[in-house]
Amino acid sequence: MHLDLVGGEIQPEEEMDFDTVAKYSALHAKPPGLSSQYGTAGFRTKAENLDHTVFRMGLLAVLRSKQTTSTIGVMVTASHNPEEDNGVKLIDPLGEMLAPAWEEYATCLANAEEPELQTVLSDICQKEKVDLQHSAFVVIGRDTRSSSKELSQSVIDGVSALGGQLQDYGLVTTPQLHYMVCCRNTNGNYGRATVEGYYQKLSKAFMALMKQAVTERDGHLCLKVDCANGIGALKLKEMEHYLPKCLRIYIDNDGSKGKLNHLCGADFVKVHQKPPVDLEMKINEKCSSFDGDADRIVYYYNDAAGRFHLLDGDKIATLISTFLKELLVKTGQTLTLAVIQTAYANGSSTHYLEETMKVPVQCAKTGVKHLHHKAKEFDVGIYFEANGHGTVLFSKAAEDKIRHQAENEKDNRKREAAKMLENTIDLINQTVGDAISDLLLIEAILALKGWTVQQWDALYTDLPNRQLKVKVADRRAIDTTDAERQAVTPPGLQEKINALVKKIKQARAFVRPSGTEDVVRVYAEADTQENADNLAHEVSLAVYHLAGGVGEEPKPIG
Ligand code: 16G
Ligand code: MG
Repeated sequence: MHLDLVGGEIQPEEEMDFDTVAKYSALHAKPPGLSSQYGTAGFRTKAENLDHTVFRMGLLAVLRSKQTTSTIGVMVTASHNPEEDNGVKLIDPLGEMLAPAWEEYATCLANAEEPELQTVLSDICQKEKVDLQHSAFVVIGRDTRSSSKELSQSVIDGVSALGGQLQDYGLVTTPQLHYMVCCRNTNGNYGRATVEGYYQKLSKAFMALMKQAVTERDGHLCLKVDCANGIGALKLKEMEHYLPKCLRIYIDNDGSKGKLNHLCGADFVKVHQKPPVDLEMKINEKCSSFDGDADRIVYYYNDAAGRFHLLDGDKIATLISTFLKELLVKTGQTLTLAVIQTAYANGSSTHYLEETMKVPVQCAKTGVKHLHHKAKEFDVGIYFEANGHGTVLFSKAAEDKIRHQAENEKDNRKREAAKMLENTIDLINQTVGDAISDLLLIEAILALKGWTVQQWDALYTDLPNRQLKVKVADRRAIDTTDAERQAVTPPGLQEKINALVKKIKQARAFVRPSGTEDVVRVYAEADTQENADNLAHEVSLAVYHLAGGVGEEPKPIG
């Protein structure tokens, strides 16, 4: 709490000290006219335009902390964007994404011209009934971008300007900061709020799971990891000291030579459907890629014929849900389990989950917060975006039941299964998708099943697919419904897509405005790569003509 001494008595400060805010703000002045939006994953733009925004997010974090009487996180990162970009996002009390109403305040605050700052801050306090007498605590983290250090300093200025207390965790992965927030707001129940506490919690759970692995065939626990030249490399190296020797990790793209996210990383691999440039891959060697802030992971290998196989978020969700469903059956617990995907999920994965695995599948809008929200409706909610971002959520009731059974169950088989579930709960970062935690869970499952990456891959075969982007004058011309699978506007677009899809076998296509880039995204899948490519192209043309395309007309692929 910020206290003022008045007449010898300590009086809580009831009003905001605008003079101090204005003084600090002058050091982080907003370039007049510049406007930005709190998008799917916070603000993201060229680093040189972000100083006022991050300062103001420091201010906002203090207000949110006072309002929720909880610790709030501020992460400086632009994930898989190029090095010259940067970004910032706020983390809510349980380690989840910022509440939607506050995303709007964030946008208003970032766009307020200097003289309006006071009014905007007061409005937020009034609308949200922020009690300024409460104390505030903010934790801050940053990725390895050259601009991140200075920007996180500006966040600190913002927090200080409103008298908030803070802890700067410095270089951490995005999921590590989410973990810290959750630990702090659960009185350490979730874990210790230190980087070491994170490593200890995960490694302990991993080793406990591995103890139950009956087979440890040679080679299964070797993994090459492309860390996108980002923070993941640093943190994975630190974590290695806590991990058993049977897990041999080879870190590539560790930032010592290459540029962040340049021709490498999970996003590059997923979008281009090819390995990172310069990554040496032996035949059938198990490889994986993190993205720039280590909240996504994808796996891949090259087969003997030189063909590239990608195991994306859908395959990861399938592996994890197979494992969890089998364990739940063994425990005899009747808990609800579902997989949450987005429209980008490969049709084969949805088909396999529903028809072979008999697991209910739900579709949510793109963006972690939407999947996370849906996953909470189940006892065990497994969510993954095809791009490799995902985790598993266990309801409080499910967690209690599992932990109780792991302690008290008389039947050995059931108790062992419950213990495995308990270890899985401790291994997975339930606050958000986490490349390190996901990697360990995947490796543990493969070891427990005695599976190679090829055996995992063989669960189902992806339908060939293609993603494209189209530039339009205003991407808001496209409005969607049904978890982005249907376009409502512009008129005629959905009918056109339907007609195109009808002509091709196993075809599906949709369009949506990007939440992070000024483009419209197009997705198509079909029975052959040629058909998927053609369909994506035809749909791009429809978007271009019906939704106000700018620049050159989209060209055929190839
Ligand atoms: C952000 C989202 C990711 C989503 C992507 C879509 C978070 C933390 N990240 O990176 O989940 O898949 O945006 O980007 O929510 P797009 O809207 O440009 O296609
Ligand atoms: Mg990321």
